[in-house]
Amino acid sequence: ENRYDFRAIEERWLPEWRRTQPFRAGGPDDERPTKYVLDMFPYPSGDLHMGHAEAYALGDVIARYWTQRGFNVLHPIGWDSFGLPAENAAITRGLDPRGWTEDNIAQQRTSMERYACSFDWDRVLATHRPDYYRWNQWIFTRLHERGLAYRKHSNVNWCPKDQTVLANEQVVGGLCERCDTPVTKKKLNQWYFKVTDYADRLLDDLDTLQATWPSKVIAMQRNWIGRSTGADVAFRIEGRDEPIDIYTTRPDTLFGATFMVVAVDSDLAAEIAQRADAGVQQQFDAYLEQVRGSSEIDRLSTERPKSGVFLDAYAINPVNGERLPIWASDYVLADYGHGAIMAVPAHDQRDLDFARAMDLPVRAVLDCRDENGESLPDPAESGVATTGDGTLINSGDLDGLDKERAIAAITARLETEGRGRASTNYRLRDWLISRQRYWGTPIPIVHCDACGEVAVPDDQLPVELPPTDGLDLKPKGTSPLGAATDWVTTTCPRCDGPARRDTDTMDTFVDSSWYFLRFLSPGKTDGPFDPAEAARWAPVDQYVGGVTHAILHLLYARFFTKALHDMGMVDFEEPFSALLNQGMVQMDGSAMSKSRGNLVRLSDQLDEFGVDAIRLTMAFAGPPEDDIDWADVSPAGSAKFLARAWRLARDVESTPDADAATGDAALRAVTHRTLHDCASLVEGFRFNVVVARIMELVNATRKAIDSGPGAADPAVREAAEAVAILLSLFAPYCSEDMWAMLGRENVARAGWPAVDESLLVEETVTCVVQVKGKVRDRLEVSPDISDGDLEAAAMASPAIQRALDGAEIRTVIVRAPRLVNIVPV
Ligand code: ANZ
Ligand code: ZN
Repeated sequence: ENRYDFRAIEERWLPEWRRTQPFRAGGPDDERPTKYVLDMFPYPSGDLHMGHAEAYALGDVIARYWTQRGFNVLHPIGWDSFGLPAENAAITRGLDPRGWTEDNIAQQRTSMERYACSFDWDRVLATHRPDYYRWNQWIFTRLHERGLAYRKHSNVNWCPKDQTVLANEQVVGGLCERCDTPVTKKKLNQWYFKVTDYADRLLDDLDTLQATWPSKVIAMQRNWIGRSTGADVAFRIEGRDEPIDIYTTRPDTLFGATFMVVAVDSDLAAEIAQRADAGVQQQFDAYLEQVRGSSEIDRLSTERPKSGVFLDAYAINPVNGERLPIWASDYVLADYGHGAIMAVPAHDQRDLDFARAMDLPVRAVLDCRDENGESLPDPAESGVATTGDGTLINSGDLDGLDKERAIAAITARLETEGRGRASTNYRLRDWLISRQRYWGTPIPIVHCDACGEVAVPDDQLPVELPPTDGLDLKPKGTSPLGAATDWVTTTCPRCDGPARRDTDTMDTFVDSSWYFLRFLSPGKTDGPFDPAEAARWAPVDQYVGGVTHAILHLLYARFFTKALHDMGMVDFEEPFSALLNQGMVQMDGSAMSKSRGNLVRLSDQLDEFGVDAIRLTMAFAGPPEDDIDWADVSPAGSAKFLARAWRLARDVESTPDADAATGDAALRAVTHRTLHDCASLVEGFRFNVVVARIMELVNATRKAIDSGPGAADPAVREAAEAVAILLSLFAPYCSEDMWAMLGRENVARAGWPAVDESLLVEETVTCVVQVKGKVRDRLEVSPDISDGDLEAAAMASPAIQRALDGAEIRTVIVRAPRLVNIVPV
């Protein structure tokens, strides 16, 4: 066979790999250094799609690279298999969610094998299986023991369509993350994990990830945790014994407070309204009703006019004794700070909008200036609050202080007077984990009239989901498990009396918060994972996945890791040492979807171009973080290149092995430079550049065969072997076939060839320097010189200085590394 036939090659090697399982991770006596490379595990919602194909192609480059570098690589895969799609398939099509899920898993696994993912197939797990979720329950009980899992009545995000609660993280722009329905609020008794106990550590430890996580993700995590510092200030309320606290980041503006606002849906607002006359109460009730019916998205919109009700009550400003009218409004949130604020309209835009809408006074207490030192216009006139630094005015003996000093001075004074204290607040809320749905991990709690909430003891775990028979899974606001009477009815583990099982299930983000640890000992029956294995492998050296998980999943996994650390189960505090976010695969500039009719089916692409060509295309399309537009890439071009590479091995096949050192020096220089550079390029995730460099090496080798020393030259064989090894990161089938033609076995374990440093002579290229289009000098420069460096080198040339003769320069056109054109005025 002289033609590159990807189908035949796939058929040859796939059964071979199935048999040999080349990517089983080495055991404890393997002496190679370890590397844990992890791809985010998929949701089994159908067959693999183009997005999976991109993610797994890129993760595989990394895993296969470290194997070639002599590491003992762990690269496992499993399924995040609880959740709504299985349940919805069960509801709409009457299917059993277990069967549906297992079928999809089987299909995805077959596709992953065909796609030649270098997974360790001995470690697969699926979170819907009792041998996995048993340990969710075990961890839950440990958190419960420590007060980190608790139940409380609260106003929760509610999706009216899915009929289930949502964590804050699952509300995106006021809409349900899954179905885009506007989210409302509902008061329910729900389970929480106390993430807020870890807020400072979750924030501060981001510093340790600065160099190895995308800065965007770090910024998103920071922002989500949202730590701010300021002061709690106690305001006396007329007719109320207890003063109320407000939280402010700007105690320096206290003299500018002209009214107070309490969250309309807070207990405090209801209490104050109750003290007012019937008219006010009625207005308040009507307003509250209106706010409850509106979605979060409307509430938080800055576009919407401010609304509120005056409660006919007054607070006393502690610094100057002024009476401040108290209003109730929806722009103050009940569950942030104290649910009440002092409003300083001159220096806070939301307060100013409200003041203007309600005709309340505005008083500037900071003189703020623009960059020219001019005072900014009075906010009362301009409608624009001055929120920057400035000098205090209208603030009694504090006048003249700058903002920072004033904050310190006022906070200290409030503290001595016992009317306030420095305070820190977080946007982060505790993680609401209970769901009123069937397809999830049952909460391992039994409710007993005598003993209260009792955790199910370890020897009674797992609490398995009851069968779906006879259960109505349709969302209706209470858990479908409530109808499984035999299941719900149980005995109390503490007093043996009659008791009821908790009927909520856990948010599926619980499942994915520690799965990377389960991979280390997936069969373990007496614990969630083996601490010795965790010490050997974890934390994950390289995590690969979509930026869609930048907040939720990563934050929760980080929380779990810290909690497990505090339980003495792991000796590290961050789960993922390095993170790579790949972009999305799009089509014609928009996301692919069935409804848009622009869906590209992975299986069609694989049939048409072959696995290797698709994998190579994914890597070659651009930097991994960028989105790939499938309309702009060329899998056919990739296939053609692979055929070209493959023919090198065909040509070299029958030539004898000989000492490469006696071969053509020019080709050897290209081979070794390529191997040398590609190592750091892979480690820097510049996969597209690596592919380009392999293409150059293939071209150089082809030239050496056809019009150079010929196929029998030992440097040609050396080059062909290097191509096979480099290609093994991207195109496993083609490279394995090449390797076999070259008389070897198992290219994935060939090892990275030793680079001969003496061959790495610095190449240069000639750069032409023109003045007004006329060539005035030639410079020998490095091929990867930057535009800036090249421009500087050109300007420093004596010949150019002479040609310019002191003329002023209008523009410099730089095309590194080949051309600089200087145009004088
Ligand atoms: C007075 C003030 C004057 C404020 C000023 C700002 C500027 P972060 O940074 O997000 O923590 N605030 C406090 N509790 C609130 C609540 N429950 N709902 C809505 N807003 C609330 O913001 C803290 C600032 O947001 C606080 O500082 C308070 O307004 C407001 F020139 O107090 B400030
Ligand atoms: Zn009991």
